Amino acid sequence: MKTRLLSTKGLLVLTSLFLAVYSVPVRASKECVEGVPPSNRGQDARDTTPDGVSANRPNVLFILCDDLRPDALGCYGSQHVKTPNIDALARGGVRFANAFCTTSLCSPSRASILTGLYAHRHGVRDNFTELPTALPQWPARLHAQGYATAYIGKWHMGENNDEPRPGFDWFVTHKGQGKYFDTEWNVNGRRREMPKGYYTTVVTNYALDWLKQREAGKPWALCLGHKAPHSFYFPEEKYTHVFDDVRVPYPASAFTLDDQPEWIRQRLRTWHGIYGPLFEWRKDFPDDRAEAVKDFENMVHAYWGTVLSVDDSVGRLLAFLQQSGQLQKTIVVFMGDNGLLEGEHGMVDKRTMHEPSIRIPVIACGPGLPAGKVVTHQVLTVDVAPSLLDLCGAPAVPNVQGRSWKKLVNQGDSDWRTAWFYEYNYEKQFPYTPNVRGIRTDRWKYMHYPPGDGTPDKHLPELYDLSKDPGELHNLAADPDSVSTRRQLEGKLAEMLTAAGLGDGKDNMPLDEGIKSELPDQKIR
Ligand SMILES: [Ca+2]
Repeated sequence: MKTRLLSTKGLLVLTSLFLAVYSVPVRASKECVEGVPPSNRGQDARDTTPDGVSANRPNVLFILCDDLRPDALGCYGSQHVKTPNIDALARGGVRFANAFCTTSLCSPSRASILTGLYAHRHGVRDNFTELPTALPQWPARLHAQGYATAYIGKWHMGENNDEPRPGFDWFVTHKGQGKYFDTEWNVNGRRREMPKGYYTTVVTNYALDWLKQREAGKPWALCLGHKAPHSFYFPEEKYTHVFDDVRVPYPASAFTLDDQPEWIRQRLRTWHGIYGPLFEWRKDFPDDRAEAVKDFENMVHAYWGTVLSVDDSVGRLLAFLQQSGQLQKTIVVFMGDNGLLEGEHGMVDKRTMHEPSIRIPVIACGPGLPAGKVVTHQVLTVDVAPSLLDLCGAPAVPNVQGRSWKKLVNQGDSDWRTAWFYEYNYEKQFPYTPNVRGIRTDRWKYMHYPPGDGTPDKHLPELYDLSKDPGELHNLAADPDSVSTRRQLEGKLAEMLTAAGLGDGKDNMPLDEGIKSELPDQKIR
């Protein structure tokens, strides 16, 4: 396998308290970057002035990837994808080993990250809905606290709207998904332009341009929304053949579907199944021949390739913060909006509640955060907003559904959640996943598929003991020995839905019209 040229240059950073030493691999190429993650200085944002506003507020660099599987990063265990800059962030901060989205779909999840609310509360239930501007969002909250704020990159709530949204001093985005090459950008509502080049590089250029203009002494919060590694996957030329020698078989779970609900087998040959078109990596489909796994392998290689450019971007940003003396006072959060199935259970795409679909990477680093810590408690997309506001000493938003993990990561939190619920609503435009309601505890997962009209389920549910079966290979939903466990989880899920205001028939969802073989409209793929 060809790998990028990396050399591990010992880059010793002694913090004032000698708390941490980081070494960051430096790429021996034109894109050489040196990035050193902020150290933990045990400092937080509580040094307040008489007017109650923190005098020592950290900056926030928030980096959001699209459809990034944790295991496509070195620090989450990838054997093939080298991500030295992101790994350095993890070494210098907190890596959440069990982070999840509450709806595995781009727009709903992005809205949850900004608001701390589930999709049923913020109302962005599909990929075509604007985020209601009246809802409190953490960047706008920081703006009200005197922060300079910017959103640069993929926004993707409101398909055809590339105009600036409220709460940001500077807003650079594009319509819809954007393209890996030569995207047309709307720069703060002032002009549209199409800088030549690769999306990940261009969006980083825009971010650096904004960072270079910051006033000294005024804290800032920058959200950078990557397109990568969202489909359709097109790596930069230099990364196109990096993984050519890596074999990528279909996962074992693609062939253990006997005790799974029928809709999963129906999905196999569709737009979201492994025998389908694979985001155009397979031209003749469906194709379930063994040799057609080559198309799947090519798709995964391309996906990984796009991640390499994201790591370069992180390196450039960290290098700038270091050179400008801001690294020590900047909280850096790096995360994905939802997971991605890469063949598991015979699926591609996301939307379902299976582990690869809901697992996201979340790494947080900087003032108020410990260094080199791996947190295994379950954290959620809805925790981001309360956590960032907490870390920045800004007022919390009442009635959010997430929780700040500031205490959890620093001193532990015996009250931290041990269970949470998941929701996904059937989409007519993408008829490959039923309605999903489910619960995930520290040990168990139970998910079922309501038809949407209040009648009893028609699909078999799924029940997994994640402690023994993390790959979700053995569905225990019909297992006589698991009846009481299933009942308990059903009861707990009903309790949680009721507590969220979704009891007594108030959990509105679309009618499940079944799994279909039709391809989605070309314009929204
Ligand atoms: Ca996404």
